[in-house]
Amino acid sequence: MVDRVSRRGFAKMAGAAALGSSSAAIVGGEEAPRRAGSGSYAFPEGFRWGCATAAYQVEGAAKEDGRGPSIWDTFSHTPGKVNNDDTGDVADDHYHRYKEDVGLLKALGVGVYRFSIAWPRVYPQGTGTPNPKGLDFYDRLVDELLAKGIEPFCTLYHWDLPQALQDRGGWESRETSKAFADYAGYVAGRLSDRITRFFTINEFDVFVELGYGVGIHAPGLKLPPGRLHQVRHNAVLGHGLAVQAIRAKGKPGTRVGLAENMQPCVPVIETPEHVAAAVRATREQNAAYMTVIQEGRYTDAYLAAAGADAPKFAPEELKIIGGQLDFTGINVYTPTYVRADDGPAGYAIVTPPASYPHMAAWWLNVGPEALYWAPKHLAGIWNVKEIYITENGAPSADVLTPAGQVYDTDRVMYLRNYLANLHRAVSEGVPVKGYFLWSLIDNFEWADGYSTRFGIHYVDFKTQKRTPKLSASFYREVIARNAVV
Ligand code: GBH
Repeated sequence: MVDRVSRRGFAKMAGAAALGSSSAAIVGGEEAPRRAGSGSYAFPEGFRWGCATAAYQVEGAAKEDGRGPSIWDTFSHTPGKVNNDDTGDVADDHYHRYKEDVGLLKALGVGVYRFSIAWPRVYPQGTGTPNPKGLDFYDRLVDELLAKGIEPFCTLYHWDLPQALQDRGGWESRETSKAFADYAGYVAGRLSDRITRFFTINEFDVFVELGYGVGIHAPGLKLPPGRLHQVRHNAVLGHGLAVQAIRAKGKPGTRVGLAENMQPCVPVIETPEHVAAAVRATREQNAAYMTVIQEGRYTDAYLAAAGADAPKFAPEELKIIGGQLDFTGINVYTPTYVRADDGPAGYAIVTPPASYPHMAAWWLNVGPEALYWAPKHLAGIWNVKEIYITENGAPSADVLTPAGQVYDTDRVMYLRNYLANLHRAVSEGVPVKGYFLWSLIDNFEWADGYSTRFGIHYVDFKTQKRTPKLSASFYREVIARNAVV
């Protein structure tokens, strides 16, 4: 029995108290390897289970310790931009309650935690002299995580651009790409003694398209095509420059990647022609971000479609953008269904019918196969050797019972089915090394405010009380057994 379950699972079954701490020891900055799981959906030895959050969504303390304003402060304080005019001023008050939240991670048994750093805490004006108190918070957080046996993974940009940089053009300006690299290098220099893995940017596709194209995210712009193409390019350039800066300033052994929600192209049926179409679609649908980063070039179809609006750049910038990564993170939520097609693209996107089931957000269609195909494409198309699922999760219409319970059976259903598909990928040898559930706690869901709850812990935003949901119990079991349960 003992060798068929993880050490942590055994410790729990045997009574963690009797055995002392049940957390895996950190050895040389790495969690001690988890044993192979048990049962038909067992994950391999050493698979990393984690949770993810982002600074503006959880921290609050918007004006404390010298933090400067970000574009999300400006946007959320503009009436009508966010549901219920919610703001991140207080959020989960994680800035003050981080020890309690690390305690929640510890109780789940996770070995890794992905958090993001608020650029405007470190550089309140975006550039210039760093604010020491800003980085002090992350020093404390990282030390607390390590003390509890949890390895921190750090995201440098999860959308909270310093407002001062937006005032000078934001991502329309290369100055922002360069400022981002300076900030990333500075943070790596300060934290890489305790953090091995850094993610440059979270979801290019969302902050660029929704922030600068559609205007429903900060900074709320609707740029014409030429300027929008330049924003896309400046964002991937900022990523490439940051990779170089992190390598230059980080301690030896520092590893760098990104966390992108590339469109997970799922063949409508698994026939060779639809699978081939999904592979083609993966490159083209993600041409502006993942593809140019992995290949160091824009696809011909992308440039042809952009025409005169194509981004302007010097050829050597493509080398910077396409610099070798140590790993690739992908946030996976909802599938893009693809079919074979006789047209020049060789594929067509299939819009799901109105009856397609979704979670408690209209956009979150339940497509568990996305968690099989997304990493499979990464490995198959670009030969990526180290993959992390940097986000996956779902909102439910959670109800807290008077007895203090939340039975989010739909979220559990969603997670169980997505994880079973991830298991399929891992079983086939796709090199997925870890999985981060979004999210540890209910938090500020951007334009949806606090009404859309993604947490596996319920948060009462009046009292800041955290309550584990059924999904937290589910995830604790998955981790303990290193298997889908
Ligand atoms: C990720 O975004 C983010 O990284 C994370 O911060 C976020 O909380 C989480 O997932 C859940 O959304 O404007 O019409 O597209 C995933 C991408 C961005 C998709 C916001 C839904 C709103 C609907 N999401 N978007 S729409």
